Amino acid sequence: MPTPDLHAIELAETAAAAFRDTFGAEPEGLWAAPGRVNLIGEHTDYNEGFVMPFALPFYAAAAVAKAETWEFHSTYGDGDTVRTDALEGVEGWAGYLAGVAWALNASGYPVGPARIAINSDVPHGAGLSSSAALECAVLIALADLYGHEIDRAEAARIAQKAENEYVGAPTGVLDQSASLLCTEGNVMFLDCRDFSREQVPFDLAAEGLVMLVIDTRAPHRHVDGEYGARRADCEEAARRLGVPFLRDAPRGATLEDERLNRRMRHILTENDRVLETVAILKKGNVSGIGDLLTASHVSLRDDYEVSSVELDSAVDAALGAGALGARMTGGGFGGSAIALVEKDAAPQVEAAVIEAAEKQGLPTPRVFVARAAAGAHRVA
Ligand code: GAF
Repeated sequence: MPTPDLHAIELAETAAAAFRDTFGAEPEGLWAAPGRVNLIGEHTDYNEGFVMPFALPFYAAAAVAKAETWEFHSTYGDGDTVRTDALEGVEGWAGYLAGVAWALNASGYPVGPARIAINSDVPHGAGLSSSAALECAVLIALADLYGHEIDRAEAARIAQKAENEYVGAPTGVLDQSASLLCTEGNVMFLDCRDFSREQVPFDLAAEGLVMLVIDTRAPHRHVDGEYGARRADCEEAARRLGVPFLRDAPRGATLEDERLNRRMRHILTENDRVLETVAILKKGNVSGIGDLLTASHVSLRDDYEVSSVELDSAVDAALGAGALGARMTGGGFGGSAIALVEKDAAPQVEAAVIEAAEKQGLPTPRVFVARAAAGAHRVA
């Protein structure tokens, strides 16, 4: 078992206190799963392509015990408790928890009722995977309590099933894989086709660099139609080319439909950028990936059309203030951007990003320094 992250322990202790207050009993264990940043490789996951996430030191923590019926408690806001005998039809935040239990049962890992108290500091709606963190914390908790040893790649698929089939968001497997498989200090190069993966050291400090996360505070949502529309475009483009997924499109392929052509171009060039990023990072040259990050943003903005005025403002302002590279991260349409910057330039980049947003009447972004944290683990 990896050493629990200290911050994860704090969050889990708060979850445990909420468990005691709500249910008047002790939890049988505490688990935590992180949110993520995707360094590069965006919208490639559902095209069976390459992604490169790292875990953020923000966690969803779960205090859990077996019980007679399902009881879900969240510390969010003023706190909320949902009780149900049946797993079907649970909505809102509790739907992510019920969905995971449902998906475990549907995947041949029976889990009985449980009491679950959750406490999370993964920013909500910031495109940093708050829902996957919840799913993954609950998944590893229920699997442990009910005695199932589930390979982490399979666990990611089960959590994705919960999100796709129970919650109804047509997402790929990036976020759940990141939460379950990332390791501290590394960025994970993952092939979404077969789950082959490599943990690539990501030592920003050694080069005097920091990675800023810029939460634009423009809410991002997966269940809205645009994410599904991009996915449908990719499936249609693959169908027209006669390949199973766009990852398999032949070099130099073109489609008559101009929009589908641009969608395809993004996927193919993005997969190439991930491979280049891996090669550069393996040479121990983090500052060398800046242009690839920026090129990824341009492709997401122009070819894939998933950026937003807030994200473009953050990226342009960061680059204008000296960032080595910057891009939106995650699904887009709001949410967060990342900027790779020299440590000394971080204050000026942060100030520029905030000033640019305020000048355009956009919400004031929240900027913080990211570090590659531990993946999902049992805390106690
Ligand atoms: C969201 C989805 F949940 C992921 O599966 C992935 O497609 C990402 O957008 C874009 O890379 O986070």
